[in-house]
Amino acid sequence: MLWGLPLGTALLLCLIALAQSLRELPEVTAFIRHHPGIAQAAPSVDSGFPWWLQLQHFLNMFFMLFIMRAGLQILADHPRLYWHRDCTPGTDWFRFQSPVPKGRVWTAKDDSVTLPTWLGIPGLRHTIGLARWWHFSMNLLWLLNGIAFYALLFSTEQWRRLVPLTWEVFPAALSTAIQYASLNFPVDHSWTRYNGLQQLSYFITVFVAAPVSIVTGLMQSPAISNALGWFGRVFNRQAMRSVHFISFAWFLGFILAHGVMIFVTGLRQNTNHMFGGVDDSSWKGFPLFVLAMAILIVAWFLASPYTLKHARRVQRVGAFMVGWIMGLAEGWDTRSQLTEKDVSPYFWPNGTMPNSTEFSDLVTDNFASYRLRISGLVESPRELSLADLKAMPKQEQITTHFCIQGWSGVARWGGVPMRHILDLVKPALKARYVVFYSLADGADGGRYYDVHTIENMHHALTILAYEMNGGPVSVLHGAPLRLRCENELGFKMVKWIAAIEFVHDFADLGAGQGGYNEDHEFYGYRVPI
Ligand SMILES: Nc1nc2c(c(=O)[nH]1)N[C@H]1C(S)=C(S)[C@@H](COP(=O)(O)O)O[C@H]1N2
Ligand SMILES: [Mo]
Repeated sequence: MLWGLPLGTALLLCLIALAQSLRELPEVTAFIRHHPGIAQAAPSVDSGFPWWLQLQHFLNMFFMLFIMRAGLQILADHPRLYWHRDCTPGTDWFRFQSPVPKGRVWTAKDDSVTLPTWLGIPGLRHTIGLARWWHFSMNLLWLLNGIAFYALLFSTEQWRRLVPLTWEVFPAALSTAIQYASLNFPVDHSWTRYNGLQQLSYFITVFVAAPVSIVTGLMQSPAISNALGWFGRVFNRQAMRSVHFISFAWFLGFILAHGVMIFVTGLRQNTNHMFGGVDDSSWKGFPLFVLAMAILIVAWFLASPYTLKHARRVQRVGAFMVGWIMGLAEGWDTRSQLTEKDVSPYFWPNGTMPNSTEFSDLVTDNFASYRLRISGLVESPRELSLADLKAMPKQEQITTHFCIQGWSGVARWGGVPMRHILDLVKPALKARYVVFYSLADGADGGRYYDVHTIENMHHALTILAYEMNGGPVSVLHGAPLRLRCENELGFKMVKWIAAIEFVHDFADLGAGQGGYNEDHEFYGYRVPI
């Protein structure tokens, strides 16, 4: 990426030289005379730039600042992109991390890279929990702003600025591109009509890149991808993550180019249009532009320190803003079953391995003395051996695992559906939540645990898995028993399960957020997205 700077500069200089020599050719001169820049048939908009358009332009810029920085932070948590649905090391088409080391356990968490706090929100390493609250909350506001923008565009004549209505836009765009590149700019009439290049790039940004970002963002979610059936399988999470990134790259390139053009094509006129709503030679827009930039810069430098200082508050506000949407998606039906040939050749391991004599003793006797303790608000508490569990009805499912960090993997899981466990122990009426305690500690010490709603335990694909891909679950992947609940992100699926407890409330467990990662990493409690 650093090489990109000198290479990009060199390329830009060559482009200028090329465009200037092109303009000396009589054919090109004739072409530009014939297509001066604005498509002749393009309609003219006479209502200028109304106040709502100026406001929405600013809000868009403001929300995008957070969305893009937090998005980069999310990417940094699994800094690799793939086209295929597997995340096999070496098959990434883009990464900003070294190749996956061989000959040792390298978890997805080991793979996360550090971002400076001025760049990512909130910066540092493995801060995806907080980044997601920013990303999703701002997405919601950006989406509402976008819906209002579309509505206002099409209920006024303003849409005519952005939507090309004639094929002439293409030669016009080519002509403007050559003129800009040769540093001899086309005449500007943006108050009433955009030139071909402006129109095409604005159109792509507003009507292609924005919807593509929204759709590809949503399709990375387990519940949404699963609910979409074959569509979610073809347009799998990794392909969607890659397109999401490309669309981010478009926005980034657009913002840089747009920002430069504002300065070099007449700062006073441009800011008068978009910040002052006037087309004259006054200074009305410029101070407002400076004010807008000042707000942006202050927000830029406050976002990360604020988030790191008030992490729990960011988690709470985020949950207030978008948590209810997550809750809605949790119960959706899963039409995600894959086939044996879809099983991933490589399945990233994740989390903190158990490190106790209790556990190594269990491994030594091949889990013969393992007992799953089920207690709490139930009529018949139980202690079940692996043999007891295997004697219960078995369910197999081939599904995609969606880790919050961004990787995914397909495996065949076999085990006891939780609904049968519920039938066995008979939860009391007061029981609302189910706590899964691990035999392992979490990364910062203290026992790993996670809480689910009872409804989630009735989901058709919620099982206690003792098999993975036809054999017993390995120690790396959660032996002897791990939870699978396919509509949630991976961290909700506790590995190395020690005990299950039915409770009325989880406020007094850990930091009261509903799980180890919810407590320590500020993740959401219900996370089907
Ligand atoms: N006990 C325990 N369970 C855990 C974790 C952990 O750290 N400890 N990590 C979770 C996360 S973040 C993921 S993505 C999955 C990973 O499962 P895998 O190692 O089989 O890929 O396990 C989940 N269960
Ligand atoms: Mo994860």
